[in-house]
Amino acid sequence: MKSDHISTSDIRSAFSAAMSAMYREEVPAYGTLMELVGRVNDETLAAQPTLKERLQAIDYLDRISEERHGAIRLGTAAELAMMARVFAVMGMYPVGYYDLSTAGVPVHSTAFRPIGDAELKRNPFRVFTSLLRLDLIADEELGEASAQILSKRQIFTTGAIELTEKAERDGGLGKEDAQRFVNEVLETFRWHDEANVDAAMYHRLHDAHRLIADVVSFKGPHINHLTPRTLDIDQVQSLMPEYGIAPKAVVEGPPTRACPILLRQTSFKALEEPVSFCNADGAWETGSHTARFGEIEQRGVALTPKGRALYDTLLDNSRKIVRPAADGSNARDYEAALAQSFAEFPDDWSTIRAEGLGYFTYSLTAKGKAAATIRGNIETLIDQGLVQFDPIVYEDFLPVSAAGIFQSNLGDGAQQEFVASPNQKRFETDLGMKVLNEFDHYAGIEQASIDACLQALSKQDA
Ligand code: OOG
Ligand code: NI
Repeated sequence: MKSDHISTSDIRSAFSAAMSAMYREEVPAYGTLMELVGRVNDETLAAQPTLKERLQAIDYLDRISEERHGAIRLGTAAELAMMARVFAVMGMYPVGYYDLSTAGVPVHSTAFRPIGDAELKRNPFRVFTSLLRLDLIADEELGEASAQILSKRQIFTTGAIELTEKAERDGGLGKEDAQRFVNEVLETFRWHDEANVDAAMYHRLHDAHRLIADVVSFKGPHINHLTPRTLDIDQVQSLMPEYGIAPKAVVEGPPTRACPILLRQTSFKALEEPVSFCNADGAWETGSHTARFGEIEQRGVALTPKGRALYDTLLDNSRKIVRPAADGSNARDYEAALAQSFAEFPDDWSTIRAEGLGYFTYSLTAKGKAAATIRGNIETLIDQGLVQFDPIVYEDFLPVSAAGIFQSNLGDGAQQEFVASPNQKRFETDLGMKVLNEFDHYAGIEQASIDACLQALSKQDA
């Protein structure tokens, strides 16, 4: 990075702010959701002074209600590879591989996000990025027609491509270029109400799968939702109708707990929006398309592979008792089954840590900071009150939960079944790089904090 370059985190912040402004204008219901989230966050903080203090110490309180992620769906390998280069300019790298075929959605995905503690704290904005899998479409001829249509579109502006190349060449961008880069990249995420297929083709695609129509029929991968962070997801879910927005049937992820784990999310249902198709005779035909919605998320501790396996088992068990219906008719039963199933997951930080279920960062207590030189292992140091631990926040996504978000926005009709067919190798070939392993990331942060504690204690001569 040259001295006149601005940080990748600053570019990412500018980008997420610009995207938020654009989306609020495009989807007014999203602005209403942001208002509701802001209100509930304020009320939660007012009612819980200790929570407020903790957040003040470890987080940026003034940005608490800002967007934490968005999502796009891409059509081709070339789009995915270029998108990865664009995100890298903003310090966002692909973490995790999500196969959604089992959930009846013909895509596989990753999340582009900042890595490293400081960057995440500065601005954690992520983009859940899916690639359409035409190989899962039974109708081969339609698959080929789709590939043909997709091969003709260019989703990046010339300016976005040039500035990405410049950033790669120079190792970053200066202030003016960064601003131009943000404006140019925003164009890729913009909504286009003029389809690039005729009405007949749109309906063929739509009949094959609504998601295929969403990806193939338009000029670009419009941002399909943005997601602010809430401190009380149950409260926002229950207040949505009062604000004139229709929530999806249930909150995805773990149940309400004293010690939050992983990720809970819910959304309002996608809106029906007017679009137009240019037919073969050159005449415009109007129609509608449902794609864009708003979502909220509440995050908890990142789980170790052992904790994650327990989570997956308990979620699976609860879904064997009740599967949530899209119309919400069994929502209460589902919540009860979930709570019952998760009673097995320890709900205090000490046990979660002692059983190796979650990742934590370690730091010296006041007593630890004042202590003389000590060598010991981290467990005895905790027992002696010299070291304390805090949960590491989960920064990634959950496939079952993501599938629930997808499904709620694809209409309440019958779900389509695909055979599970994860293909991470193919995804990485298309992406042009490997996706990072989320567990390595959390384990690394945890180990670094342990090393720092041991190092500091071994050098003290108070
Ligand atoms: C992405 C759905 C997944 C999440 O929060 O799990 C997602 C999509 O609908 O394209 O954003
Ligand atoms: Ni989402």
